[in-house]
Formats: sequence, structure tokens, C-alpha cells
Amino acid sequence: MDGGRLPGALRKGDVLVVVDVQVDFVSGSLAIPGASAVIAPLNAWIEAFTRRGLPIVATRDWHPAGHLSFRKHGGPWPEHCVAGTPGAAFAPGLRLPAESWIISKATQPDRDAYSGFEGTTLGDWLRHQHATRLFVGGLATDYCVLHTVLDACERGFGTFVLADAVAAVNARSGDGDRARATMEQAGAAFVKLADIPAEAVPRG
Ligand code: VGL
Ligand code: ZN
Repeated sequence: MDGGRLPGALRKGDVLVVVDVQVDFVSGSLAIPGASAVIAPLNAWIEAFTRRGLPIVATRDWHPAGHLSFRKHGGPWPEHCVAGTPGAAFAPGLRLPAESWIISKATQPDRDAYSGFEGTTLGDWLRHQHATRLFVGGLATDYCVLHTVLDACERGFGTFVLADAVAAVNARSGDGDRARATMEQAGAAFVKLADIPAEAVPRG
């Protein structure tokens, strides 16, 4: 419950979770205010994890055409992130290493899933990696980041949210702030890359 907790150095067991940084959420049909500003800080986190040999997983919203979350089918959202379309691609500029693990979610026509854990193999994969702490950034603070972080806390991971690498839809004003408070109440802490001590560089 300590929202001010700092992670200290990155270490074995840490995993970077990049949530739904996709064209439709950055510049497409469901463009999120401020979304393009998350890409540079995420790239810095990606570099920090890559340099230390730590794993990276990227989730993507990956809906079938005609998904129930689309307005046309009674849902709350414009059509977005239809599997295999350009809008569902990772945003250009996001430098995901080729060896990143990709988790597709909300792939069933008749149900939505905001959490990267819901209906996916993310939990199994993290167990396989002996993950203990998750560093979660991306889109959107008040939907998929929120639910992924709440599930991570519930599963017992030390959970850190990348403070300068998330952006909120804010369908109602204040949703992003409320999501942050909810995540902190669940035990997640907000961190910036500057909070992470520099890696010890071997002298040569
Ligand atoms: C998301 C709205 C609809 C998200 C996904 O990734 O946060 N938001 N589908
Ligand atoms: Zn969606």
C-alpha cells in the first residue's frame, strides 16, 4: 500500500510490460490524448531492460471485425485494433526488440478484455520467466493499464507503473487520476526511469 515505494536497481525477475501502444490508440480511430508522448519514455525503458538482459512483453488489443465493444455492435468504442489491420500494428517509433514476447488480447468476438492477463497466456509466460516485479506502461491508464496493473497486484507481483509513459482516455474528466489512485490503493507504485539507479558499468 506504499504508493511512494521506489524499486531500487533493476534486477533479475523484473519484466517490462508495454500495454497496447498501437496505431489506433496513438493516432487512429481511438486516439488517446497525449498518447504519442509515451513513446520516447517507453523506448528509454525498453533500452534499460534490454541493456540488462531483462525480458519485455508487449500486449496488443486484437479484436475480430465486428467485436462487441464497437459502437456498431452496441459497445462503447469506435471500431479499433481489428486484428491484422494497420490500426492494430504497434505504433511506429516504438522500438520493441524482435525478441519481445507479444500477447494478443480481446480476440473473441463476444467478450472484451482490458487486462493483459484475461484470456491470455501472460500469467503462464511470466511464471516461466520467474517474474517477480512488473513495470507497466502504455495505453490507456484508465482501461488496459488499470486492469493489467490490478491483476498484477492481485497475483502478487511487485507492480510499478511508468509514471511518464502512460496516457488516459479520460472519457469522463478525472478518469485517469481516479485510475492512478485505484492502482496505488491496490499496491502499485508510480516510478520514473530517473528513479532507477544507473547500472553499474564494468570498468575496462
Ligand atoms: C483499450 C479501449 C478499448 C485500452 C482497449 O487498450 O486501454 N481501451 N480497447
Ligand atoms: Zn479494444
